[in-house]
Amino acid sequence: MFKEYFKFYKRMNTLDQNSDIIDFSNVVNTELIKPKELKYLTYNKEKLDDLGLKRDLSDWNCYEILNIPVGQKYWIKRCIVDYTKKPNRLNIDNHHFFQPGEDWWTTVNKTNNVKLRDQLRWATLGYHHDWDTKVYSESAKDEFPTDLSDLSKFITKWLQFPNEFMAEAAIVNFYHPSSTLSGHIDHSEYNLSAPLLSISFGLSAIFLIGGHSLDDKPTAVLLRSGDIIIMSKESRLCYHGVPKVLSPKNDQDYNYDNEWEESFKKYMQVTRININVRQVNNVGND
Ligand SMILES: O=C(O)CCC(=O)C(=O)O
Repeated sequence: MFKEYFKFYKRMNTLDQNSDIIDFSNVVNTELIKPKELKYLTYNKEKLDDLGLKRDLSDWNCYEILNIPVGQKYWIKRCIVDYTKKPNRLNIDNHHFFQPGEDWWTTVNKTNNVKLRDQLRWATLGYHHDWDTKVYSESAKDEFPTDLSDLSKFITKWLQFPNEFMAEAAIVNFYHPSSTLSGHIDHSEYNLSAPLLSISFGLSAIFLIGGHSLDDKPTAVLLRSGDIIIMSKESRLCYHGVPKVLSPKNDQDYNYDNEWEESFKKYMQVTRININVRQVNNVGND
């Protein structure tokens, strides 16, 4: 059933009001999400600025799936400019397009190479995801960015997960309007009880989350820039995927201010970025 729904949403070119998509900016259409009351915790306000978060946290909305406005330009730039640099690994590492000593974004901008720009599909940080074996290895591991670790710790603490979250691996996914991510489960981590954070920027997308079997009917959720999905316990082992990235003409909310560098605006007009942060080991957990 997952695959049928995947195909259905993949074919969708405009947002259809009757298509059973949960839209967090318009929470009227479903009983599938539960609002959750958050206890206020004291937190250093300057730290919030550093993390690109609003100082007033009282307007965070928490549902079983969560929507949080974040300082998006900061994180988008980090993904594009910094997380694509060495020692992080990219799907295009073996393509030999780069000038010696240059990184992907510098080369793209110097050469105006749109093909190279659009060939970037993922970057891995910390423990590098092995796409073939799906096994993390101590020999394929680099330092995890402190800011992304701090953001992940903050979000999981705010959501009252009992154990301190250790961000150890991340996949930064880069999507274009024709990209999809087929249904899969995330079971490579040794610690499956720690939450997995999935943070989206740029173009909106339809996210499908189903059950433990591909035969279960999935639920479709509209993910906009700034939305965060937290998958914990059971839900990590539920099939999920992205059948559709919505092109800008469908995406009324998509609007970056004029002060942002033209190169980022241009790239983000055709791109969705998803940062998927995982704790790999059991350290600090029951
Ligand atoms: O792009 C997304 O929203 C989901 C990404 C994902 O499921 C993954 O990287 O495992």
